[in-house]
Amino acid sequence: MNTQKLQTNIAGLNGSIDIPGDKSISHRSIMLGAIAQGKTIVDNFLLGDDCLSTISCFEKLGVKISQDNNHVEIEGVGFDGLREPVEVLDTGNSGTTTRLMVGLLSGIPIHSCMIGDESIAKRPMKRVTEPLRQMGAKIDGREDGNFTPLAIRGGSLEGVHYQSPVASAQVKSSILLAGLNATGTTTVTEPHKSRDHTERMLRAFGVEVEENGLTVTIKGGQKLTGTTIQVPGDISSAAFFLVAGAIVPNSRITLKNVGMNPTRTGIIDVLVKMGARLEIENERVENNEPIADLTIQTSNLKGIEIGGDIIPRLIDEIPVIALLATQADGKTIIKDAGELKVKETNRIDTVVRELSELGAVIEPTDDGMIISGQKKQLTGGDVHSHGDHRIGMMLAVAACISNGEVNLTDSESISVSYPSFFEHLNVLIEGN
Ligand code: SPQ
Repeated sequence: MNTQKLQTNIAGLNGSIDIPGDKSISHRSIMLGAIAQGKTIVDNFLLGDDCLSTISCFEKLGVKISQDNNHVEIEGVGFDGLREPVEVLDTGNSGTTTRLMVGLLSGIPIHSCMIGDESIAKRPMKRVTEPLRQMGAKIDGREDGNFTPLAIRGGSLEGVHYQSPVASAQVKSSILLAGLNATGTTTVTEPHKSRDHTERMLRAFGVEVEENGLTVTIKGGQKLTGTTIQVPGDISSAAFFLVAGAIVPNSRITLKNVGMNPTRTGIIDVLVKMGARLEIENERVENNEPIADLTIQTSNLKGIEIGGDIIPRLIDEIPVIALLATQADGKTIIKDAGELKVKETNRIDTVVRELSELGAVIEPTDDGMIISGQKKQLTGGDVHSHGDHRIGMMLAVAACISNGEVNLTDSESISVSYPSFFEHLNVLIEGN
């Protein structure tokens, strides 16, 4: 675990960067490509550690995947062609790989074991293993299937109508992927709409998916046909530079090819509501996913309240929104975000602890946090990512507005979703 001295007291961030591929979409391109018939070609695939874990799991299932930088080709084998793995499937730090693959493997007549890292071992799996068991899945794991390692003995499944207690794309997607191999229809209803990349991509692979408000239905037995996918830039990665551009003085940043799927754009709504100077240009649609170029400039911000339906649309951006709020006029209240407790870290605790170390005025609540905007530079301090990529990147942006030395322990975790993060930050610092 390295400790890295971060760049502080930045005079301005200027220039333009291409945001790397979306993590959620990259995972799904491998999974659906593997179970499709024929070849799938993916461009702008995210070379983050999480997505590489997904590739390695499918290789262990006998799928041929070739990779040339961010161009990936998958020789789809169909559901029937997946091979019983000799080795344990290691999902690394990735909740998406773990939860979606449990669903996908539940309906295939092979045995598999799944394990991840220390953080994955603490993340709840009952949210998927319980509905999958209702479909007939045979899954075992620590604490009655709530924690990894998991063992899956795939077999026949029956469609269900599952009323999910949480708005979670991982729960919804896991059940839908199992539903592809189940008899009858499988339906998932959520309390609020979560990201819909699985539904959009299934359609691109020729599968019929019905959506009615918060309910999604899929018929079992449908076949997927290989396709070509251009992965848009990840708005969750763009969020770090959107916030940096808004809070670092004398800044103007353009972020190109950012995915603008409405189930992910809560950060845009928050920036606009807080008064950020943001322009959205060159809007277009590729592979059923909307994309745009975004330009942000240093802004005068005001505190707001964030809660309800918007939370699943910005859940991964809350760490960096908390930082944004430290530079606003007035209080920002983030509520209805209890899901933060079951991410790579308990992100209520880690955000509050680490931003407090840099002098921010922030307090935890049971389902979020309250930030008192001070509109002044943060201080120096020794901070820690706790192995959580989004905490690491938020702290690197925080350092840009710190007036003392900031040392970040475990910055390596950033490679989970944005391996070129520091390179991009340097381009913008040098562009000043
Ligand atoms: O994959 P993982 O580890 O769960 O990653 C995170 C992240 O911050 O990158 C969450 F910690 O993103 C999830 C996201 O929070 C990715 C995801 C998806 O691709 O379906 C959905 C969200 O999780 P959930 O539990 O709300 O479905």
